[in-house]
Amino acid sequence: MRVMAMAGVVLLLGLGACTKADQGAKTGGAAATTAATGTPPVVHFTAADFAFQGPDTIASGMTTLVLHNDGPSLHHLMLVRLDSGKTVEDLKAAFVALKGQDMPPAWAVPSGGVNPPMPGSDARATLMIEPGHYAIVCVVDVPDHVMHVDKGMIKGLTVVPSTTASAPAPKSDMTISMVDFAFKPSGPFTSGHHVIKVVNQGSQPHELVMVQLAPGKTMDDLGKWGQTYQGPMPGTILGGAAPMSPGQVEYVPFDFTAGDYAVLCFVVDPASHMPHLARGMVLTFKIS
Ligand SMILES: [Cu+2]
Repeated sequence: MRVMAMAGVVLLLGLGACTKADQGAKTGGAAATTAATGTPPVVHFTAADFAFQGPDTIASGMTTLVLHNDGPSLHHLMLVRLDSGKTVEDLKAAFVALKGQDMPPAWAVPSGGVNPPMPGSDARATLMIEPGHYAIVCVVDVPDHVMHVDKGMIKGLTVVPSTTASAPAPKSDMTISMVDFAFKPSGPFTSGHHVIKVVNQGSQPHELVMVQLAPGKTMDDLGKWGQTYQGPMPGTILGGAAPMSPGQVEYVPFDFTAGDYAVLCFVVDPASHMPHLARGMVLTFKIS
């Protein structure tokens, strides 16, 4: 990926079955406003080649976004707040003009979201969403190095003030702080289910892309695949947090099994025009 998001990558795991709360929120905005305390309302979006399906309006507050990838390509859901009266069309034009070589203008505020699940799977992230006008965008550029937003993969989303108190943040058992340019985990990674609190403590937007490398594959293999997108990706993408502004927080669940993992940030550094991972924003770890 280019501008703010990932390089295309891989396979991933589906996260969990639909709960009752999920079912209630499937209709989108109106249902989401009824949740008061307890668990954050769940809002579902589906990505396909090359469009999003989901609500046009949701309520503000702590919200779990679930992205189902109908494929066949990789897709993510990047939430971008549109300030200064700018429109979805303005943002699309800005992305097309940037060609992935720079960050969007200041009126387009990265506001988190869900990084890619593998085709056929879901990924999710929980975050505080403030009222405002947003676009949901996919800037993945697999398989032909053309960003999906250029193919029309952008949709408006209005966030209206909630009529009820926000649900509390989910419980997390680990924190990953993102700085310019590194991921700093609060402790060792272990197998099993975890909810990771992802915090942007940097001065630039950052994202978290979680990849499980295929057995016997290395970061080198992943890098080579990223240049051409030829053949199967040497790993699986497990979702993550889409580009977040400084100070923003997201809660992302992962189920770790034995293997080699990489945590990556593809946001473009405006000074060098290089993705953050090329400036060292890569963390690798092993689960045995
Ligand atoms: Cu970064």
